[in-house]
Amino acid sequence: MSSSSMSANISGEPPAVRVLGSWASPFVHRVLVALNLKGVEHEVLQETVGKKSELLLRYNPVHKKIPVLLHHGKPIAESLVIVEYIDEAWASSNGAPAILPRDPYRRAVERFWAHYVDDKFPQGIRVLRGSEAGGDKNKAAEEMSAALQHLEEAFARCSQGKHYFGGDSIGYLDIALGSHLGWVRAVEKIAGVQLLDDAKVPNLAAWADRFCAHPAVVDVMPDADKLVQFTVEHAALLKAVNAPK
Ligand SMILES: N[C@@H](CCC(=O)N[C@@H](CS)C(=O)NCC(=O)O)C(=O)O
Repeated sequence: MSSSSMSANISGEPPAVRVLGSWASPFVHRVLVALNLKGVEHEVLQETVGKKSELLLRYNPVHKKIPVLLHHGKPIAESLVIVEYIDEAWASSNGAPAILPRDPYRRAVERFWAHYVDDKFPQGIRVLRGSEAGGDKNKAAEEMSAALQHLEEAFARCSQGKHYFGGDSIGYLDIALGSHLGWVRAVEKIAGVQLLDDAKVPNLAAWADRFCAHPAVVDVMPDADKLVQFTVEHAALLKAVNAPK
């Protein structure tokens, strides 16, 4: 495990906020974008692909997956749970806008779509990148395109003509879906398919460019070519990680 730090720690104490993560993980990107939006200094402890650090096994003994957020040593797992925690724990941080909508109905709608995203995207991406044995790539591409079509319509309803699902600023659903954009672009290259098609999902395609260029996102979201290279280098390991247990 290696560490990359945003904050110099002169006291010798571990930083108040640490993330067990990996630069390539979309679920980790969610946490880093949320921390950036709130202006929270943090340290990222990079896990090694195919190995699980002692810290990860200690702090996420149930799923043994990244991300894990450590706040003053207290662990929180599951990316969407962590994003909600960050929103609440730094509710009035530096005047940053809330991540979840205040209105309970809008909050429920965004949570519905975030669950939908996690139901469709990770699986589709695994199949298209070739790390799921026996996966049908044509079917996966069709299902992801259909999901993006639904999300194009959801964008119109949620954004109400503004830049993000969250309105004027990046919100919960922007983070939930946006975190997958690096891999969506990578599997477009790997599998030779077009998913974020300007002709079919014009609003979503424009949103994707805007999201990735946002200051809270730009240094977090890996370049598609780097993810393609990661896939090539770790093909066997990725298959093993995704094999039924
Ligand atoms: N539902 C989890 C998914 C996390 C997840 O799948 N993390 C992957 C990295 S992208 C992982 O740790 N995989 C290791 C493994 O499955 O052993 C979340 O949202 O945090």
